[in-house]
Amino acid sequence: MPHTEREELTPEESDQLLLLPGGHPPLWNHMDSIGSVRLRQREGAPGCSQEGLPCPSDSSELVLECLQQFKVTETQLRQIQASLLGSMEQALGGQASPASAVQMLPTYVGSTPHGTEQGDFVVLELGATGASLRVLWVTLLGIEGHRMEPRSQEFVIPPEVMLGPGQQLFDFAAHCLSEFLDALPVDKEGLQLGFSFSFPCHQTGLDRSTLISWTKGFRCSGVEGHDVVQLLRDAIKRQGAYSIDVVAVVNDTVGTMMGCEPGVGPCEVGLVVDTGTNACYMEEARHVAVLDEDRGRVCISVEWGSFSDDGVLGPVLTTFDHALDRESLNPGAQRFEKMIGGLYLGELVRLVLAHLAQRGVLFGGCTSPALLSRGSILLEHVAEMKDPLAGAARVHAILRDMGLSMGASDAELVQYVCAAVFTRAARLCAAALAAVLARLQHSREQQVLQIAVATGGRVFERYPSFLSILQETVMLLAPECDVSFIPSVDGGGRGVAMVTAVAARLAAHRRLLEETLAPFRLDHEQLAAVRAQMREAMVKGLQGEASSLRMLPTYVRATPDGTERGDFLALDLGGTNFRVLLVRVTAGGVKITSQVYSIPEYVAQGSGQQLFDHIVDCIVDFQQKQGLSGQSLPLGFTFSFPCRQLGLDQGILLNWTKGFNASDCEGQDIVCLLREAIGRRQAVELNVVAIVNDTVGTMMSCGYEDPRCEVGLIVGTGTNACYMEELQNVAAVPGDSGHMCINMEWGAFGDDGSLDSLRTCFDANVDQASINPGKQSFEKMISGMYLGEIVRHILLHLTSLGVLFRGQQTQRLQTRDIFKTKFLSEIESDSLALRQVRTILEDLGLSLTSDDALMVLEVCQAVSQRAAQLCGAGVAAVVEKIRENRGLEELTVSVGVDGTLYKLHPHFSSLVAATVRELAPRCVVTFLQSEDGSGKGAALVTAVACRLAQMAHV
Ligand code: 0WK
Ligand code: BGC
Ligand code: BGC
Repeated sequence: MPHTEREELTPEESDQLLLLPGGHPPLWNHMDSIGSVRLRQREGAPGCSQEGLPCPSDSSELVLECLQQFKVTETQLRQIQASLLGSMEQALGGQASPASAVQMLPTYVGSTPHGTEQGDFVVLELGATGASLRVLWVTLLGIEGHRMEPRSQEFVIPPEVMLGPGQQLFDFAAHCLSEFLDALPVDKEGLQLGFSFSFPCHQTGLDRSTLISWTKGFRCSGVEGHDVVQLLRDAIKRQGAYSIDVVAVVNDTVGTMMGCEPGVGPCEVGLVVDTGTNACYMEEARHVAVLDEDRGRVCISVEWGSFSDDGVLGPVLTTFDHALDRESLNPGAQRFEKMIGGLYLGELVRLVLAHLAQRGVLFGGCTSPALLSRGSILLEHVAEMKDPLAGAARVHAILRDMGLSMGASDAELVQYVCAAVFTRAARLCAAALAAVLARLQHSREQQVLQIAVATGGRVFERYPSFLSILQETVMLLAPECDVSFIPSVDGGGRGVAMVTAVAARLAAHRRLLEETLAPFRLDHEQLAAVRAQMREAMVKGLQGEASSLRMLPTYVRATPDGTERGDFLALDLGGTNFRVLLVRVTAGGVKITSQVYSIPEYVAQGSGQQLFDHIVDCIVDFQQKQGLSGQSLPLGFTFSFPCRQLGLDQGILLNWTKGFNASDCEGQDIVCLLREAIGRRQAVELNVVAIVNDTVGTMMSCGYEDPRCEVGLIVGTGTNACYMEELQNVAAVPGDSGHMCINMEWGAFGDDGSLDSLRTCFDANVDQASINPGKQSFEKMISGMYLGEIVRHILLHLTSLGVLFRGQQTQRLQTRDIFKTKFLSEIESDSLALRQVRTILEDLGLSLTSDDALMVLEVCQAVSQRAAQLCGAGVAAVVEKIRENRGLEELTVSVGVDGTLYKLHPHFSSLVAATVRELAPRCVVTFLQSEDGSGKGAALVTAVACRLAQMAHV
């Protein structure tokens, strides 16, 4: 329940509160003396309060009232802690409420330093220390505990630069960079820079960060809402003296946390109090709604400076805080920071002293221009003046320089004001830190938390009392937390270099990844060339000239016209599954009953006799199950391998593909081999009417629904296409009217080397390891049997480069076919968060980081995209051929498609369609996914053959 009115203090509370560091007796004890002090003040000087000096009791009331305003009770501190924790968790959950407005900004720093980071880095620090920027040269040795002292230089930023156009500020920074580097014996090329930019930013990468709003005395135009890394890169380019690669941008709290000596155990909280204040900490990634991560940690910059829950802060904000805020560059913003940050403490003290002087309580009721001008009392003044030992003398010196004449007890009173402002700042900062500690307890489900907090900023460096008050208060608010405070050694410069080293490593990895995947990124020219080469190979193949496209006539001359009728058996061999089907074609449509049987590898690569006996076994099993035993139904055989057909029921196998390699089959008529196997099996009668390729079966099956379907496409284990060609163009088949369906066997496209310019070393690895090296080049860049292997070889390559899996090669990843093509479909599915990508890969025994998972995803995308684009280029060649065959301006045609890869991959089909639109803009192509597979198509071809045969006999 937020406090509205200032509640009276229990004696304990007040004693507790007013205990000044260094064991000063509580302020209370002085209250009486404060009253009595006044009596001795002077009358009527210029700048002095005209109305009479307050009476002793009034003045002490006034002083008490002022000092009391800066008292924050334990209850209030706990309320601030609770409210800040509440708004942190709201912001983490993604529903930040503007009121509370802590921002909880992910920083893309996913781990604390390994200590292995090494290299020379330039660090530019802007914003941490107010009106100055610092440039450092940091050398990381990468050896635990060994460190080289960074070289650094500080540059004062002129006020007009802090308030002027953004370009001026970044040019100033670039100028300082060159000035610093000019003094160092370093190359002008290839320098890597870490940019410590201490303002609230939305980061979208280690080197991409958009400024949300300026704080702390900065207000340059044209920067808020812009990527500050790009602004710095542009300024460095304009400067032109050095080629510096800005590889990382970090918040100063992150630099402070990362700069913490690993020896003392990684710091997981970074706390900065300098001109401004803020903290960062390592949050469980799964709790950060904006990140779709479920494992590991991510560093979050809390940006608690903007915490402004009026309910709990209202009662704590004094009239002086409101006055300071009204005069500040950003009224209403950073209210919490304005009570803690070093940029403001001096001003608060000045406002209180001016107030007390104007009320005649201090300096004999006299003010001075200096006392009335903003910013005349700085942090260091406050710290010096409040020092119990040397403070009084400093008070005299500082205030005399401000043209003020000191009354007897003024010095002590001023010290009390300084102490009250300083103490409140430390205690509020403690309440905020206690909120972060409570958050860590929640997110790690730890009751007792042991944590190391790295502290940075001149308030910590110069005024140890700040830390002791803070520590004391943290122990009060979070007694169950064992907190060790580790001062950052050099203001976070090393930490920034650490992050830069990590970023540099990741950037180098990204470059290697891009180099590796570049050959897979085909541009329009390359794809158009594939389309043209395929077109040329089609014409050569049709004319029987040497071509990697065999363009095999299939003796299917027409697509179904819907008059087909009857029951048919169909076999479907060559894809993932071997199926036996019963296809009933009636006026009402087609009814299919089917059964899947497996073809074990030893059968697919055994003897031909064994293979066909196995096929007949399955047919017999199916007939028994369907009660068809003894019936001799017309049978259509979808045989998805390259066959030179001499007729509808004659197909000479030219060569096996897709992992089949049964002996004594190549060069044989497959229908004969089937009939012989039937012959070997007693009491089985089958009437093999047609043998069709699965592309033809798929075209027919879809053509039954859509008569414009004149192309069949398979992208499954293998890939291939067929289409209705003008018979006059088919040299191998007499006749020049009508059409003939041509099985292109495009899997072999490029076997003549015409695709070598696109083949990568990974394609060569896969080809060499296949049972048919040098064959099926196009297929091996597109189809399901090979994509997983291409990805696996790329992952092995990237692991050997140290880009993936920390360079750890695993036995599993060296196992052939361990990376299934279906993994590509799963990994690339939009609904799959990166975390699930990790699950798939961990099941492969790979331990990986989220960056690894992201890179594996990109590898899969590159491989599948190339496959889809090549497939699209092939389809574009086919439909363009049909359009030109018919001399049409525009062709509308449908393509029947089947195959697991095409059907299951989340983006394959749309990429194919997009490529066809790009390469065959004058063809309107509809892709029809075949529902019943090509078995139905084989039955329809059989039905047409039977109908034609009956008509021939009539
Ligand atoms: C289903 C068809 C079959 C074809 C297969 C190709 O019915 O004829 O061979 O698609 O896809 P795969 O099973 O190889 O992925
Ligand atoms: C900024 C923070 C920064 C803090 C300490 C605040 O004003 O918003 O980003 O970490 O100052 O420098
Ligand atoms: C075969 C084709 C078949 C394709 C799709 C290729 O390996 O040679 O005949 O159409 O796979 O199954």
